[in-house]
Amino acid sequence: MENFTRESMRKAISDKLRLNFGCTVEEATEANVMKACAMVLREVMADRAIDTRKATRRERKRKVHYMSLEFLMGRSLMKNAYNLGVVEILRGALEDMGFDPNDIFEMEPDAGLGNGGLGRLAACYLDSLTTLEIPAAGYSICYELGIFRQKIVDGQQVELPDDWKGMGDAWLVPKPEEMEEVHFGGTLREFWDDNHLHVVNEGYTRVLAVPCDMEIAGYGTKHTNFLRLWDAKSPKPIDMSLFQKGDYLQASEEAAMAEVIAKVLYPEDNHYEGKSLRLKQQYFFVSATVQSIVRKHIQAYGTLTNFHEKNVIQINDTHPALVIPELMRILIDDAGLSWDVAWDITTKSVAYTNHTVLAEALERWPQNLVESLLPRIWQILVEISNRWQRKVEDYYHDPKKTEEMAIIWGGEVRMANLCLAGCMAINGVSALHSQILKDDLFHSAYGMEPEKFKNVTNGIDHRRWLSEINPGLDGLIRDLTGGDAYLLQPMTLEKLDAYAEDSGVLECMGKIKKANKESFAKYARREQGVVLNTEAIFDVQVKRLHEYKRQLLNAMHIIYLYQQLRDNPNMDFYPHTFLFGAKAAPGYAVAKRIIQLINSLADQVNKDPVCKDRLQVVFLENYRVSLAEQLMPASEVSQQISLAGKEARGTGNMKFMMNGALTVGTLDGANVEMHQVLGDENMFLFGHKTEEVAELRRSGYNPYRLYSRDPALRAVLDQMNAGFADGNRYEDLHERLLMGQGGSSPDEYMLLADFASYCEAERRMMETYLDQRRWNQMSLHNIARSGVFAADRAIAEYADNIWHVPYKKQSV
Ligand code: 26Q
Repeated sequence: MENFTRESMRKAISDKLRLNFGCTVEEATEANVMKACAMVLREVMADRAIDTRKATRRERKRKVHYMSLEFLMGRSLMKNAYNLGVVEILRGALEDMGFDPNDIFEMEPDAGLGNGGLGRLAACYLDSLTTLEIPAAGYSICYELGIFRQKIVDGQQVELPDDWKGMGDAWLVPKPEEMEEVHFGGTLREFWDDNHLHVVNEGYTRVLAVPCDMEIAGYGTKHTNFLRLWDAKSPKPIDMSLFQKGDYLQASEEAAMAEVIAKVLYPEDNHYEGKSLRLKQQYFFVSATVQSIVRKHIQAYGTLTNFHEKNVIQINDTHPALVIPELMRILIDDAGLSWDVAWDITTKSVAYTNHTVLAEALERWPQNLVESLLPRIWQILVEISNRWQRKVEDYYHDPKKTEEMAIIWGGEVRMANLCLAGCMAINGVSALHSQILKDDLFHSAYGMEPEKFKNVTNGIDHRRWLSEINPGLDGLIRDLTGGDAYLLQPMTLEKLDAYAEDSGVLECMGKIKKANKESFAKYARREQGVVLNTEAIFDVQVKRLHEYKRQLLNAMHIIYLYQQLRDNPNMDFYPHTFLFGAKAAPGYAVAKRIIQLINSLADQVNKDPVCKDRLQVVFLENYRVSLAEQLMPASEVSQQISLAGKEARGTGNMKFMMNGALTVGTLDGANVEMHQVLGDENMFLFGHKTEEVAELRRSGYNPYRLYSRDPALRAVLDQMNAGFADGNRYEDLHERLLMGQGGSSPDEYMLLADFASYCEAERRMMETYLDQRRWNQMSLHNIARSGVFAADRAIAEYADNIWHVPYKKQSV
């Protein structure tokens, strides 16, 4: 079964077609074929998963449970074929069947069960966990609708539902026999029995959680893990006979709750909104997951007293933080353990990763919502909160600290503080970010329990984000570094540094990039009908739209260039194509205005004869994983221009770097660590640093002064105010920068403060581009030094420093 040839693969696919769709190869649609391919690969993975499970149990290994409200998986067919080592065989078989393999891969919708960085990180980590042979599972919700599809209509974002499951469920295996039941609301009844106080919850609303599992193949191993996605189901169809019994409302309540819980992913990224449905989602997911982990643990060990020795639960930000009181509830109410024993187990089992320092992203749930929706959990939270408060008081004797570190305060439950109290480890996602957590956001908790604080700099799945998507570069790397060693030992990429003076290699890199640009241009033309100038520098900013990420600063610089070109059409100017891609949260009005501004600017620039073949601006619709996979290999400049201190990490930056793009960026997030390995000479840094930003704020930042003193800046802002050729004016954004708006201080993210130095960095970048040899050298160094940003390294650090589990060491 396992050792496919082109012929046996063809046969396996056609067997699946006959059996599942009742059709021959000739009759099959591309959609049928895509699903049949998935079935063939799934079968291999299912067999391996069984072996993995048996071995884990036999060897009584500690398991890692990665809990995240988001897994931005993207497509799986190519990825699984890659990890199983059958890409060429599969391509060949599809060709033999008369299909274009690329058309079949393109049939698969992205599994867009995430917003951005945090969700994609979880997906990359599943790959590395499996490749490093760590017994692990991911857990999330099987959202019916993933992140919305974005259309641009008249320059504005329109959101469409992402109904991915029709085709995307090819990888999902429902496991109804492993269903769990989750309870909401109801009342508590307490009674004494056997000298113990018992609490029972009565009159609750039930929702069934049905697992849909997705097998995860590793690379170069038979080890197989899974991602468990919980679907919500009503416990019973509404029974009309209940009418008389008065149970009818209860039943409809259950049906209604089940209907909505797994309906849609919340599209807010880095922004907390206290919606009760979101809290229901979080508890539904947490409760089902903990019950399932506990059930399997008891099956294997017959006791819960060693739970923490055999399980570790990593939570992806605070979104699954209710895992702490939920595990306590099960250990106390169901297993009958004492508070102290339960607390000891819980606080040795759960670890928390923080992904943001933005105040608006920190979760604070209204106390009355938690109390009415989750009465027993609320009781446990109160107890955790009281005990934590006593600990803080005993340590600091300072009411300010008590308030700052409180879990329940002012009518709210603060999830980050709950995690500080209930987790064995807390980590940031880049060196700078982890330092900010210790110095600032969690300074007091750090003072009390410094040993809990760790850093694990994020990494990306370099097999997907380099080898799989950039075959040209992958081929060159194999030629230069001696084969495919870099796939399991990413630091091997360092060998590329030795070719910095090799003209042949440098030219080859230039050719690969050019070919990738051509192929992206074809894609963009097909998907969106735009014609890209492939002679121009591809200068790219793709990420969620957020003011702190400063897409507007990028647009301001383009306006500045455009004005220069108009004033002086004969100026020396290297052709430049600016590409943007970004979704805005549907309720984030300012972000949507920035998208509109970019489109107004694009419209005017692209029509102006002065700009012909020289300046082009394109907003790419519906930025998503599969679009990123086309774009990264074709990119030359990576814009990472967030205000220093705001971006916890940034993960797109590494994907660009690995594909040889050069970074124009601030010293924020992981740009700092990129700078450490690259030096000033291999990237274009600009802007205020974290401490300088703080200093500027302290001394009274005044953007208006900059506006009145710098004529170039003034002209740019005035153009925003006066508007573009399409008649759209952006007085609101102009005002926001100069005066502040609705309570925000003027230019909150200091675009004006960094404008001059940004323009200067872009100028340096453009000058460097004129020297193609130098450019390719820099590009080579970027690829060579990107190995440290592989997810395998990050997962090894989690395994060593937080989870204390063994993993497969890749011998050098
Ligand atoms: C919370 C409560 C209610 C509704 C939504 C949310 C919510 C959802 C998503 C809050 C935050 C997020 C996403 C955060 C995120 O993606 N953070 C990014 O994480 C990356 C991986 O560590 C970092 O690289 C980025 O710097 C960070 O912004």
